[in-house]
Formats: sequence, structure tokens, C-alpha cells
Amino acid sequence: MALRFEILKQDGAARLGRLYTPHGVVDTPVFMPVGTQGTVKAMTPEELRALGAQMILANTYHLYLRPGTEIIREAGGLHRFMHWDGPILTDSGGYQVFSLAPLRRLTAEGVIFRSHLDGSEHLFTPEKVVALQEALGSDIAMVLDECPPYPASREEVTAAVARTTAWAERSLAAQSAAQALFGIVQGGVYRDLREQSARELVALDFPGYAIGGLSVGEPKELMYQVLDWTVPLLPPEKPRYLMGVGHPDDIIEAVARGVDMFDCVLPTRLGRHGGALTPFGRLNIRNACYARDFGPLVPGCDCYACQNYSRAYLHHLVRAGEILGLRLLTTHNLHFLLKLTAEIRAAIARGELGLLRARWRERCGGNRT
Ligand code: PRF
Ligand code: ZN
Repeated sequence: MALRFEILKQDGAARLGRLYTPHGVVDTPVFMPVGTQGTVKAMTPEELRALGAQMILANTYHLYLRPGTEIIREAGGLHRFMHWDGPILTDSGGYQVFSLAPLRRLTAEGVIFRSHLDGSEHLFTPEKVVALQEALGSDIAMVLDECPPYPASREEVTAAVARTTAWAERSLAAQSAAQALFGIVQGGVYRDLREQSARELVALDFPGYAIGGLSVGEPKELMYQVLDWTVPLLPPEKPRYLMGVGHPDDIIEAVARGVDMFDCVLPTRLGRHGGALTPFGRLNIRNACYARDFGPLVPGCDCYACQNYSRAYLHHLVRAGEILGLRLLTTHNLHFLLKLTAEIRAAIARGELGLLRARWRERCGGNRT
């Protein structure tokens, strides 16, 4: 068995757990920084480690198109290729094909798409993306799924759920390595379709379950509603992963509903655009009001950026397009989210997640996080 999951403590529906992978143990709830192209943009693995990153995410779609999975296999797998020796989760490409590829066509076999890089045509089948992720050597692989946009009609979502279940079955049959493969629940914002998707996938007995198709443009309250419907249907003893979700308030709300794993481009993408996460919401360092602000980015923050640089200096770096500016903001944002998840774990251990949640709401109520 490539994966073992242990629950140490429960606080309401929230769980404090440990995930044992071939590349080490992960404390949950966990936030996974996104390393789409085999790098968490602008950060070395040593820096990620120092920030408290435990597991990272990489994308099969991108690595298959460039440099090609065969090159990564030749390098000795993705861990060796990118010099990250901790656990890696790879997404299947299901979502990326639907969100990035300029053209796609669904067939009985799988999905035919054009590369966003050079327009070349490719076919992803459930069997092929299992083989690709085995070649990458990730610790956790994801099944090929169909993530409908929001809003989508009942008919579209019904078809996506049927296809996702059929593909999930084929993915399990195609496995040849002892790699942990997670199923992905779809069903949009339709309660009965979420229930059907969860029921069908749970019957297939995956070692872990993801909730997909959320954070695709629906209101936050609706996402929480879908979690209320879906999470209780998943086996309590297995890890639960909410894909592509990582705003601080969403992480807190999902943990309170029983989710264990998260990934999001927010800290890295925001950082590259001058955005910083703070305990009171977001700020953008490009704003003119920071030109003469010689205080730290976030007072009291113990990250490298806040300890050593002023808002005025960061403002200057980002406005001048200097690489260090985006490195420092990315450092702060990753530190902020990784520290928040550590605080969430500590709160669950003390049985005080409700308190953390109430404090967060009080401080950030109404602000975008
Ligand atoms: N499916 C897959 N990857 C994903 C998603 C999904 O639904 C999402 C939705 N937020 C993010 N990443 N395979
Ligand atoms: Zn900081």
C-alpha cells in the first residue's frame, strides 16, 4: 500500500491527521504550493522546505507537453529532475485540458485537445494519464475527470459525472505501479449529482478522494453548501482533498467541514502581481500609498521579507519589475498560508478550531482573502 492515513484528533468535523507517503509523512490539514511546471515559481526546494511546505503539486498536462514525460522518466522521475525529495501530488490534466487547451473534443476513448503551446493535437485517456503519472513518479496521482464550467446545465453536469465515473473505473484497471490514485467527485452545484458521483466513486474504493468542480466561479456560500452535501458521503478513514482551493477563509471553512488537503496558485500568482496576504485581507504593494511607507509588509510577520524589507522598498522593486520583488512577495504569501495551516492544525489539536474561525471572521469579515 503506497499510502496510509491516520486521524489523530477530531474537532467537530475537522480532522488532524498524518499522511504517510513514499517520500515522507505529511501533517494534515495540509496546503500544497503549486509547482505546475515542476517548479513552485521563483522558489528553490530548500526555500520551500524552510517555509514549511510539506508536499507540492505538479501538473501532468504541462509536464507532458514540455519537457515531455519521457525526459523526466530518464532523469529518474520528477523528484530527481526538480530536486524536491518530499511528497508530490500530480493533477491528471483533466482540469487543465478543459481550462487551458484552445480546442478539445470528447470521444468514447478520452479527450482530444490542442496544446496551448504549439497547437499540436493530443489524446488523453484515463489509461494514458495513469501511465504518465507513473512515469513522473508522483506519490499521489489523480484520475482523469471532467470539470464542467460554472454555470453548467444539469444535462452537461449529468454527462460529466457519468464520464468521470467511467474514467475512474478505467483508471483503476490501468494502474501498474503501487502509486496512490485518488478519485475526483464532480456534480457541479446539483445536490443529487454530487451524491451520485460520491456514491459511485466510493464504491470503487480509492485510497483517497478529491472534490473537484468547485472554486470555478460559483459564490463562496454555494461552494460551502456543496461541501456540506458532499464531504459526509466520503469514507471517514480516507484523506479528502479540495482541488484548487486555497483562499484563507475557504481553507478554514473547508477544514471545519472535514477536508484534509488543499492546493492553490493564490500565494504564488498573487505575489507575482504585487499582492500580499495579510491577517486583515489583501493589499497590493504597487499602490502609491506605499511609496514612502518604511514599515514592514505585514507588522508582526516573521517571514524573511517582512523581517528585512520595507513596504517602500517592495513597492519600488515591484514597480521596477525587479525579480527580487516577486520572490519576496511569494515568500511572504507562502509563509502566510503555510503558517495559517499550521495554526489550523494546532487549533484542532486543542479542540479550538471554532475559536480560530470566529477570530478570522471578525478580523476579515467582508474583506477579500
Ligand atoms: N479536477 C481536476 N483538477 C482540478 C479541479 C478539478 O475539478 C479543480 C477545480 N477547482 C482544480 N484542479 N482534475
Ligand atoms: Zn511576511
